[in-house]
Amino acid sequence: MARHVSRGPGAPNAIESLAGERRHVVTSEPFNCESALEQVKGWITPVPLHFVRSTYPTPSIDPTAWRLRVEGDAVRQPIEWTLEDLLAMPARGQVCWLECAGNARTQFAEVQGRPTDPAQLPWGVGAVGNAEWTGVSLGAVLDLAGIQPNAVDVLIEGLDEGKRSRPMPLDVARRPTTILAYAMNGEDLPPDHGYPLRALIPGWIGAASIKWVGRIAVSSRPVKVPTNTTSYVLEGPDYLKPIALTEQPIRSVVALAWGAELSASPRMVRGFAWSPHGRVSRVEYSLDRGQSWANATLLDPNIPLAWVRWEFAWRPDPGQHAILTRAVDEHGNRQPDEVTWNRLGYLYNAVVAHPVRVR
Ligand SMILES: Nc1nc2c(c(=O)[nH]1)N[C@H]1C(S)=C(S)[C@@H](COP(=O)(O)O)O[C@H]1N2
Ligand SMILES: [Mo]
Repeated sequence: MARHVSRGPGAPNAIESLAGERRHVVTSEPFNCESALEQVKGWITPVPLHFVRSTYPTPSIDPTAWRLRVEGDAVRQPIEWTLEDLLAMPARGQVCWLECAGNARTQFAEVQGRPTDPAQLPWGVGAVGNAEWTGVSLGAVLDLAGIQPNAVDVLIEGLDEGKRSRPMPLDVARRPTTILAYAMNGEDLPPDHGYPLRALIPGWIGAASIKWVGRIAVSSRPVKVPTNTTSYVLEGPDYLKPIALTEQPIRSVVALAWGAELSASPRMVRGFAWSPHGRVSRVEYSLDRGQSWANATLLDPNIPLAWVRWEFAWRPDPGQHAILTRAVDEHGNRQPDEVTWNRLGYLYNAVVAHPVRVR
């Protein structure tokens, strides 16, 4: 199989290719890679093409010994579930995009000339995917444990070595779209994506969708953990105090390798667009650095919290080109021309000039 190596816009040396690996590996241990967006032929990102973001090595979990424990000072009684117990409950399905809050981080340096914290992963534009998840409603699990009226926050904790965790307000935990998933694209969760159980908070930063879930704590007070105080916060000279991240912003991406080489023949250009607020209503593209814009065609399905595919016809001349796209959603939210710099390089959703060379 051909190896597709797309050089991310920021730190080309950090991106390498492993034999047989179809994605763009950013680090191998723990395993972190971008989606190979240019290889996604449909609406759903197949598992071998989906991005992976793990802070610690993927834990190996024995499904028979595994338990989900729900506890905390705002539940009536702690309860434990086995995987069988969860599989016996009513199932919930959800197609949603999942995007890392740091996706396109390298653009801050590339476009705005201001590098962000070098300790963070140098993501290009591929830390996003769109999968079909099956599991149980988080709200239903919480109800079985007996949520007390004083409940405020729900913390989800992983079984990886750093016990990665992230809290959310009770109303977000109770959304019908918030699930604990045991399957991805119709199969058991792959180990790298959280086997045997992961949370999904569609519309929120990927970091909230905790993998390898072992414990859920319902608290009567707002919960502060590293992932909402020292990381996954907006901070910098333009912020009076750190703001904990919740939703991902509206964005679009071109499904071509970064710096793709194309032949000078007519072709369709394709990509994906998504918003946390509802359906994407329009994707505009520009081939002249933003002087003029036209509408791309949107492909069905187009449902809230999933990405939508877009395409347009192009007759390129030989030379160096940039493809610009910007999404607009049904509530009028649109991608900005610039994003306020923040030290950790989160939520870069400005219009990107995707480089393409035509021979
Ligand atoms: N337990 C645990 N859950 C986690 C993480 C982690 O390091 N540990 N990474 C988070 C981050 S930052 C992202 S972007 C998503 C990525 O999900 P994926 O690897 O399935 O694409 O998982 C989240 N869940
Ligand atoms: Mo992330």
